Amino acid sequence: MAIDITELAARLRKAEADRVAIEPLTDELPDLGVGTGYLVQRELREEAGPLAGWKLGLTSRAKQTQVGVREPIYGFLAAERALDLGATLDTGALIQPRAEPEIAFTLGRDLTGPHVTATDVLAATASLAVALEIIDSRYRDYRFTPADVVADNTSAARYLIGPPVSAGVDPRLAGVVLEHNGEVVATACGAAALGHPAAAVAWLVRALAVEGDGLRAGEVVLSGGLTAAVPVVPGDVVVASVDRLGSIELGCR
Ligand code: 0L1
Ligand code: MG
Repeated sequence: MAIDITELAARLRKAEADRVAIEPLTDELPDLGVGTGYLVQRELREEAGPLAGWKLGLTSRAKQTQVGVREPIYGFLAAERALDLGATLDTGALIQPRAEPEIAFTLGRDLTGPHVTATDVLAATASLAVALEIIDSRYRDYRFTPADVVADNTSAARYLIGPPVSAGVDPRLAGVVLEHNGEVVATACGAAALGHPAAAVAWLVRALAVEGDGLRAGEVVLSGGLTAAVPVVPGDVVVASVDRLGSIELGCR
């Protein structure tokens, strides 16, 4: 069956707008590959308005185990999907939101190329920050293959970035605590993201290079959920803390 990229992108856009989960695209198109998933994602990106940056998905074993997919993936961050510090998350605008703690990188200069390393990423980084990503799969019950989740912009929905910290943090060793309604529900450290969060960002740069793309100065990169994500409902409060980067809190309505 011929694959209509535009129609698949429209299906995902509609699921998001209607807040109604759909079945994975691969139920109907079992041969859909990850490469085609990125073409669908690119179509969504072209309609998404200004970009704030990029996100990595499934860089930690905890996340990979949670959704049964064993490879890192990337997506884009639409500027309009950023949450502000002190704002609350409107869960009614989403389908099945989950929150996960991450370390965010802000680039101080452009970074491109097929051989970029974690060291290059650290040299190009202007600041780090604690972050919370709110994911929201457009597929019922988060059931998807790698191709499906890539097409769905890696479940990206909202994100909250903490105050920037520009020195004195080793993101690999930084301890991470996730609290949900006052209870510690998961702990990790930065090394959970592909051994080093900067290595995860370097993986992204190399992956973007294949598409002739790269990171630009000022862009933000979420380096990947460090723990399994927790489902959130109205009334919930989630706190992400990262050693030396501080804590951010998100209330849900
Ligand atoms: O958890 C998921 O929906 C898998 C996609 C990747 C999400 C992420 O790690 O940011
Ligand atoms: Mg994430």
